[in-house]
Amino acid sequence: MGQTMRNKITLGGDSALLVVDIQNGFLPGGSLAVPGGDEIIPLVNALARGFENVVLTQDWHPADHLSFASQHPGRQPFETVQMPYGEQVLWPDHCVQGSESAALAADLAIPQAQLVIRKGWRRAIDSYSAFREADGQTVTGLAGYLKQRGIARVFVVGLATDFCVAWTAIDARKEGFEAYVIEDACRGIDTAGSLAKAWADMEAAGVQRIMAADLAQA
Ligand code: VGL
Ligand code: ZN
Repeated sequence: MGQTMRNKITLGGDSALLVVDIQNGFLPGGSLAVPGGDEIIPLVNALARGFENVVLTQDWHPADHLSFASQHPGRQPFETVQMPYGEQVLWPDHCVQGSESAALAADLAIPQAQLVIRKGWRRAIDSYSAFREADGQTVTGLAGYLKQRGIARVFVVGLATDFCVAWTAIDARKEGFEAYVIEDACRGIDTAGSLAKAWADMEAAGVQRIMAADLAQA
């Protein structure tokens, strides 16, 4: 065998797949390209076929969003600034509402997805998490939606591991869901040590780090 045997995870009707920000802006050639971001798409499509409940998220910023370095004279992308809610990384302009950058990846084939959560649409608040904006207060409504649908376990895939995937998984725990991140169905940005920090924060929050092969159906 040469491999550690691990019990497979069986999915039920109480499981939902959250597909985070698989949008052109985060793919190679996009303005905030995540290295290898395109490589996960076939696996994400295959995983989604095993879930009854699938939610997609879309980063969806106004053109003058305050997470954009272009809105802060003299600042460059990947620098940080203080916002009223805390430290904010400044990004290249990306995923502007209605733009090609904001469109879901053309190769993403999940027609059965039931909900698309658009986030980051308030100019002054970023929103990495699909549950709660960066001020830690403003909710998107996703927790209520999932609870009303009887969901108890969420599986998170997509882009980027160290920002929107991690914040979504950690907030899922705060909302009382079991949370799993499927590592090989994610890719990270990794700026200033963000990827290692994200995994440490996820572990501390009780997020389970798994691979697609750990699912019984994969
Ligand atoms: C994301 C940075 C800025 C993400 C979104 O999807 O991880 N990262 N906006
Ligand atoms: Zn963004």
